[in-house]
Amino acid sequence: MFPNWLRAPSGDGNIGDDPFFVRIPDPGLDGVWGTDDDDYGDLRLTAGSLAINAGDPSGFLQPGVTDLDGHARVLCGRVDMGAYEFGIGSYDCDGQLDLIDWGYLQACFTGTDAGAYADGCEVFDFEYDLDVDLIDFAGFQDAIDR
Ligand SMILES: [Ca+2]
Ligand SMILES: [Ca+2]
Ligand SMILES: [Ca+2]
Ligand SMILES: [Ca+2]
Repeated sequence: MFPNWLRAPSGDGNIGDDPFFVRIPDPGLDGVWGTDDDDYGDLRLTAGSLAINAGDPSGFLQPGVTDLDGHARVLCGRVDMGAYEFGIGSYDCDGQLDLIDWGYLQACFTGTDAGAYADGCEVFDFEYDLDVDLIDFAGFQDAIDR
């Protein structure tokens, strides 16, 4: 259940709807932040979140900027709201990792030190070092297993 204390943000650029976080932060049974039972949640987005591709594109045009997971800050065409970019590993940006994405991953493979990859292949650059190599294959495998 999306808590009311998250529903009424003020200021430009904020939204009051459920952002579909993986896990909503919770102050615990005591209802007080800053105590031992706090759960800071998991602020990564899930499929269907209206925060996906809803960020302000003007702030993230510099190359090399990442989200908190170290993935490219812009995936699937536009930056997301929040600290984590949604869609790593999913070339078709549907939030699912499957055989379709696997096919694109192989097409995007550049190998280490090969330089830039084609547009769209940044979804496979799990540690954002501007190549798609065996490390990224491992990242894709880990993401499928999650
Ligand atoms: Ca608490
Ligand atoms: Ca995005
Ligand atoms: Ca997909
Ligand atoms: Ca990489």
